[in-house]
Amino acid sequence: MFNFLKSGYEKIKSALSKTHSALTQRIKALFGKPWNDDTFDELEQILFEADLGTKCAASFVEHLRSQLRTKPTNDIQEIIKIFHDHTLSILNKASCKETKQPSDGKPYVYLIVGVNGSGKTTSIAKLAKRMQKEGKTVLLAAGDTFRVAAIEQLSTWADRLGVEIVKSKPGSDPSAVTFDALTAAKSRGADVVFIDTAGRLQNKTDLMKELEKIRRVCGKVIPTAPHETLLVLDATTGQNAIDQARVFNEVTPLNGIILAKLDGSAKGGIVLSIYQEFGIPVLWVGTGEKTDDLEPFDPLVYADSLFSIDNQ
Ligand SMILES: Nc1nc2c(ncn2[C@@H]2O[C@H](COP(=O)(O)OP(=O)(O)O)[C@@H](O)[C@H]2O)c(=O)[nH]1
Ligand SMILES: [Mg+2]
Repeated sequence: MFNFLKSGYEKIKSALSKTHSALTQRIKALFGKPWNDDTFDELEQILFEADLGTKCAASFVEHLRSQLRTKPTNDIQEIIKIFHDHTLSILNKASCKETKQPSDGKPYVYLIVGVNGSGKTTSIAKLAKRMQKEGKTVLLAAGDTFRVAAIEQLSTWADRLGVEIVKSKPGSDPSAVTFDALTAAKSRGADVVFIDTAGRLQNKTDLMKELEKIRRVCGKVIPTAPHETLLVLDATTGQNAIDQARVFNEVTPLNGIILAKLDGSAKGGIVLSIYQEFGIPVLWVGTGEKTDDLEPFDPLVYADSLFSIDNQ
């Protein structure tokens, strides 16, 4: 089916189909024959390969062991359901980080961070389109001043979507762009601002200073801003995404994660790994390159998509 005809549920299900095969299909095969201690070692490996991470994989194995000890079964449906329910229990534990609200109603400011190529600019375009559809006026701030192409890319999206953009020359100070953008958004009565940033990880201290400065400038124009800081991670990079989350979580407070490129990934287990490691919720998932390919993350849809017998 064409991606644009699919519902959000179908898009997430199909984005996770590779991960589903890597998990449910292999677990089915593993527990479809008589099992013993080695089976659990193999299970841990399967979970690890789907990028659940060591801690999370171990927690699934332990949980399954104890469930089967108290209620032994060979019914594969029941076994898969144990995985499904454990997934939900992990995801439901992470509480959404509290977001601030603009005191006079608007604009609501999103600071978008993440390494180069993770999907920041594309995700901003997707979110901007979504908010436009809700009738909100959006303004983009080209805060990735490090690369010429980054400013051009955001400008192209702004033109296509018909939203305003505030930009400056390549190499200029991103916090100056932020100041201009927020001032413009305030005076024009825009509802939402997205600040694009450069994600240079080479030097943690520089990154921290740059993001701190942007946040400080936001606060000067709008005392409660930024209202949400979202980290964009590329789902196809697997455990590398965990390392990125660790660094960004240290350098700037994060409200949540946008997990881009879930469509190309057999490593969708990364969501569980992120929750288990940091307790930071995934709020949005990218399911393709088009502006409509972004869905709110729903734990139940996620658990259904990964662990079900009939989702082939
Ligand atoms: N398949 C797929 N590609 C994506 C998704 N999000 C971003 N991309 C692609 O990833 C590449 C890098 O994205 P970009 O937004 O420029 O990353 P940035 O450097 O963090 O701003 C581009 O080619 C995008 O089209 C997604 O959800 N799915
Ligand atoms: Mg970019």
